[in-house]
Amino acid sequence: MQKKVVRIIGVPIDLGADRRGVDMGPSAIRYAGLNARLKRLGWIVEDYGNIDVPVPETREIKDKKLKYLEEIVQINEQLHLIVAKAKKDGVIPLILGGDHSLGIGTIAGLALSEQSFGLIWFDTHGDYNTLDTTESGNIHGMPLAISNGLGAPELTRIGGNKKKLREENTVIIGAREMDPQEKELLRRSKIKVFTMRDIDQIGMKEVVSQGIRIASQGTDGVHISFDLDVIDPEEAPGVGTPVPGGITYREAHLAMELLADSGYISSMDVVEVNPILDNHNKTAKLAVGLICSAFGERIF
Ligand code: NNH
Ligand code: MN
Ligand code: MN
Ligand code: MN
Repeated sequence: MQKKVVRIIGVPIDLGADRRGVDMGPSAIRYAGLNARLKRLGWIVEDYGNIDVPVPETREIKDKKLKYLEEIVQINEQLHLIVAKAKKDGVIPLILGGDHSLGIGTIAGLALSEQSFGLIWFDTHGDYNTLDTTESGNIHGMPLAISNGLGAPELTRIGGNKKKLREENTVIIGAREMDPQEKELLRRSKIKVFTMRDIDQIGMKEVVSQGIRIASQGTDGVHISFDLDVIDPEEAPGVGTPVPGGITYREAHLAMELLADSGYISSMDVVEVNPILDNHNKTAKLAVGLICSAFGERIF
């Protein structure tokens, strides 16, 4: 990754998840010193601010299988244009969440660019639910499926009626909790899933090396979508859906350092930071450290 311009885009959304609070993620991450630290690394930082997102208390759930669909469509319509503009301007988009439903807009925006991209999705979850497989109706459990053309048409058509993903260049790292039908659907795709067991068996270095190879093969860059819940809740308590048995602080950093070394990172989302459940902004601070590692920060 060249030392150029990074454009920070905040998406304070928590309509895609059951628990309130991830709407404060962008503030918590900025408060933890993101912009200054990126500047110290030599980046030109353009902070776009936050996009407009309604709070749930002002809206009602119309469809329990697709909660806050209209609002989430409208937010991702906005976001995808902002991401597409960033690509057009030749800057690196860095999207701060907010819940993972924003992945729909980020990927739709990237897909409008002439540059192709692979995808590495760090997550405890598969985020591969559809209208038919979801048990919660929460759209943050759906963005990967939506980007692959599966699910509610109101969402899959954002940015045009095509698959936004190259399945064979898409990788999930850190999976440890998937819904039964979601698992089936994912098995039928060409998406490569590295579970926690893979990380235990072959190590994060090997998992990320293989992931980079898959995501970068024949593409112009790699998009990183990083859900903080992939990290063990001991280290990252401030997430909406904590699940034990996650990756460690150092494994997460090593992954970002290896990705930075690869030179392939072309955009990044950092999502699901929940300051209400956090311990003195610990998770947001960790998020900033990980972003900086991905953007070239070195221990020595
Ligand atoms: N699979 C569950 C669902 O669809 C949980 C999704 N939660 C996440 N995803 N945090 O990353 O509701
Ligand atoms: Mn997720
Ligand atoms: Mn998750
Ligand atoms: Mn679940």
